[in-house]
Amino acid sequence: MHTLFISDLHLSHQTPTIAHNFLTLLREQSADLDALYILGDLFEYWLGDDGITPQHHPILNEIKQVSERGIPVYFIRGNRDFLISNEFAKQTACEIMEEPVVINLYGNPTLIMHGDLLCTDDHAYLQFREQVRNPQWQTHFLGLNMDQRIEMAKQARDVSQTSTKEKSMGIMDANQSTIEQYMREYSVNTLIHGHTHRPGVHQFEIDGQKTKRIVLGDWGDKASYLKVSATETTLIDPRVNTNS
Ligand code: LP5
Ligand code: MN
Repeated sequence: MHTLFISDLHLSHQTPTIAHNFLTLLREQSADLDALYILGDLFEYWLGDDGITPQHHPILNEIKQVSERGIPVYFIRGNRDFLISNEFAKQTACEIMEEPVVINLYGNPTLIMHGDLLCTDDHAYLQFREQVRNPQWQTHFLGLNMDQRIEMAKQARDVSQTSTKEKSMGIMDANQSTIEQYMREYSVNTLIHGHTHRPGVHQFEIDGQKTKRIVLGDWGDKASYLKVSATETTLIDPRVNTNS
């Protein structure tokens, strides 16, 4: 039995292969699954739960089938799908968790989050995040019609694309002292997150204790996921393959 962690699939109508690989993964893995954690950016963008279309149904239904097999499915919002809400939770039978959250992973308290909150050198992004996570801003945005929301999302993507080209890779990575601050605050020796699209396992010490940060990968042609059992942790990604 094991627990599966995924993030950053960035599903859209332009990514049929990723959707196919996702559905295949769920079908293959759910036979001996204890839980499924989706740590954000499942979708390339999410303009509100009222934007759910029949194109979303195969994805939502497959997640629901996992839940209906008695396997809990948990979801943490990412910076692309931060507007996912109750209707999505209902249609997938998943539980939306507010990050950061500590889970009991086979007896090991583990902190999970999308990962954008760790990028504290990226001041422009954090300012943007604060704005779009504000409930009043969200109420206003969700009150616009879908064409207006699509237009704003396009503009935000344009600004973001220009801005990420100008930022250094260092600025857009997780900040080590922020990582340590979170791990100390939540008293964990393991942190799992996505967002940076830099899959890997980072081992380091905090106050003399061995600690580990596992970064999930984004999905390209192949699935990328973390499998944790009571005895083994395996990050499966075409770029890395780590047992720890
Ligand atoms: O997404 P990614 O990985 O390319 O870059 C992220 C950060 N960018 C974002 C912005 C999203 O890509 C925008 C799309 C979200 C669609 C969702 C719903 C609709 C919301 C509508 C909002 C108006 O998250 C990027 C980080 C990078 O990760 C690495 O961590 O650096 O951050 C930015 O680029 C932010 C910019 O630096 C600054 C702010 C951009 C402000 C845009 C406002 C334009 C609004 C126009 C509306 C009229
Ligand atoms: Mn992200």
